[in-house]
Amino acid sequence: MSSRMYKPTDHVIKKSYLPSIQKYKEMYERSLTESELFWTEVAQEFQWHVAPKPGGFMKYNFDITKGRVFVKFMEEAELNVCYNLLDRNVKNGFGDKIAFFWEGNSPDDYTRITYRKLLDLVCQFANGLLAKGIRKGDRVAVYMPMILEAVICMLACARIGAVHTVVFAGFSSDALAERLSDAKAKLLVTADGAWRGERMYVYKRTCDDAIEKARTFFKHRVDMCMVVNHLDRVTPGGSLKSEIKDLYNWNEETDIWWHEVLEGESNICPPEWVAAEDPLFVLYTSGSTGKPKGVVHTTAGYLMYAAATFRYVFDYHRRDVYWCTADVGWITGHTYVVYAPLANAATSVMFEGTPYFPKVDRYWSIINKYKVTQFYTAPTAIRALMAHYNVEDGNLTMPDLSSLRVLGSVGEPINPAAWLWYYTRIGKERCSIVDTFWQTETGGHVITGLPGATPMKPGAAEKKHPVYYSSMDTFRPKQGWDRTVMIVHLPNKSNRTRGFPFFGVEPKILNEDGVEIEGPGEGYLVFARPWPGMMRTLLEDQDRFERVYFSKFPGYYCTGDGVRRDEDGYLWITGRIDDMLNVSGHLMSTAEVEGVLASDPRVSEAAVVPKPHEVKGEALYCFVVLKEGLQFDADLVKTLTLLVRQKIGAFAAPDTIQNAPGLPKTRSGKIMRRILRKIAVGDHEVGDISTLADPGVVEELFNNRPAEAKPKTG
Ligand code: 6R9
Repeated sequence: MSSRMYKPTDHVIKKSYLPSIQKYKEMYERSLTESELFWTEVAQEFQWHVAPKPGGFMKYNFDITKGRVFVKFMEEAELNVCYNLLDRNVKNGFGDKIAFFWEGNSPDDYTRITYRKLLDLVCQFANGLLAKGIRKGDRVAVYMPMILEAVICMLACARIGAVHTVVFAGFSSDALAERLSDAKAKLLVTADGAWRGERMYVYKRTCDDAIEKARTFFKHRVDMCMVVNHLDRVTPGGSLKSEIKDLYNWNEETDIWWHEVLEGESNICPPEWVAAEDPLFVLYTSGSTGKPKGVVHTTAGYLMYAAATFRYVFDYHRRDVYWCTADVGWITGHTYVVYAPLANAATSVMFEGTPYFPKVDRYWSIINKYKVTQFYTAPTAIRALMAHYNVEDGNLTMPDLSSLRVLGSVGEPINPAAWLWYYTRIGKERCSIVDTFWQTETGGHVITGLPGATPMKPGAAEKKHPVYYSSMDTFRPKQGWDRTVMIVHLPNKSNRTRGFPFFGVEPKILNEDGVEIEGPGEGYLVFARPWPGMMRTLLEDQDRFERVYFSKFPGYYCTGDGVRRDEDGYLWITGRIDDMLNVSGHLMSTAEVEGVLASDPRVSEAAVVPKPHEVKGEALYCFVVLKEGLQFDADLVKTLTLLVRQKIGAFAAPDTIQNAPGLPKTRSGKIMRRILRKIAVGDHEVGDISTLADPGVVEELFNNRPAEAKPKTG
């Protein structure tokens, strides 16, 4: 199949703010040439304590050869984000509108919250924070499941000018301790635990460990831990093995229940007006040297950008019900579960559970239950779910999904097979798919489709690649499925995002020498000017901020991703060009995992490469060199796997750990990961290896591949 174009259907166009590509192009031009006017129109919808002053909204320097890099937007303005998300909407008559439908892990647990009620609870909790001594600029760490208190806590911080740093609740206590210390968090807000599917996670226990580790290893003391009593109010997903209260410790001096924080607090809390460039939150993301980077987002620019992208990219209208499946611990959860929908007075679904519980149709039944109009998820979820529905004789039927209009994808490239399945089976060939490329650092979508305007391309070259049968065993999410299903295997190259720049964003493609590639071509994706929602710095590490993003090509923000521009001007993201992996949409650095493996006293060296995976997109393939005379065995593999789970989190667990007698290195000692990637997939066409210090090691590594990593036959 050639790269067929799919045009937006009337179903989408008739509601769209941008019903044609011409309209997009006009607005895009204007966003660059009359940038200030463009953002003034967005700003007019919001309530300012001190309004932005015309004349130089955006001040910046992207060129490290000319001085420090900085970005300032609407610098002298003052506002409060929480006031704009809640009070403003209540004043505009949306007090009784539902802000969130909350759907628990068990279908029996659900609730809803209006804008007015959300405002009341946020004010009460904000007053509780003030009563406990939290003030403007203080850092509050959040380690929570997908419950409304996570949103309430983030907004309460914004209300009083405190800076939240949410840590994904899949991270281990070591990872949490490092982030608590780096952010100098005074307070940690968590829940006792939560059920995800049939498993219970005891977050309070992880928090206890993390607080202890922060104290002993990093000499950082967290003053207080606030705990939502969540487990007692929900239906268990499985059987409880012990009394809930026996699962974690309680320290009378530092621990306090969430409901006790609220007790006696008023539901009126005047907002703290903050400067446009005051920090709103810090969110950690993986860095290629291992140590996580504390990405700092500020107030006015982030809010304007989140609000505008949400409106146009999801084409949100007043009666729509929007659902983003991302966890609040990631940037997608920040921008497109919390800030952007509320800025648009939207009604959203917030879901605590997993796509497979109690049955594999959970996502579709939630869409049906709430009549969801916009659905935003990750390719890894689509691939995992499509496997269940591709069964020829399948008795799995979809509920009615006709409420849907826009389908979003985020986190990694969506391969054409998954795109087509999403388009036909979920969207019934009448919804638009928006493939949104962006990063923790960009704050919001930067390269994306627009539902009514941009024709869609699911990718080219499907025909060249084999379609074969594979056992569900390799990727089944839970017990009970023994069917054989059809998986379409596609090589990396075709896994590409396609899209256009969002308003205010000016992408360029540069070659290795920093020369711009105009017209069709492939190279580094960079941005030539800032947009309001981009990060401002790395927490207490401006040097690293400049080194990582601005030193390779002075004058440009460098994304670390590759891009190709096709004949029609579509941009196709080709994936990371640095040493990063993307497992199920979770970005992590090879160096981070290598560091953990090498921390085992038996390991002398480790190298980690991504290996394509049917569901996760990429999986971790680890090469481990042992110290002289030591034995490589199954026990070691087990210990190392456990170590990665402990130090980073379960989502980072390696799929393969291979014994390596040595690593393919250049004479200058640089590991040639290109070759390791070939070995990981069993591809003997390794290309030129003449620059290797010891070319013989390549053959040895092929011979050492563990049995399960050998190519599948039949
Ligand atoms: C939002 C988010 C960022 C990295 C990014 C890129 C990859 C994200 C993508 C995509 C292809 C898409 N990525 N969206 N690649 N198509 N639609 O995921 O942020 O966790 O910081 O990851 O994810 O490689 O550089 P983050």
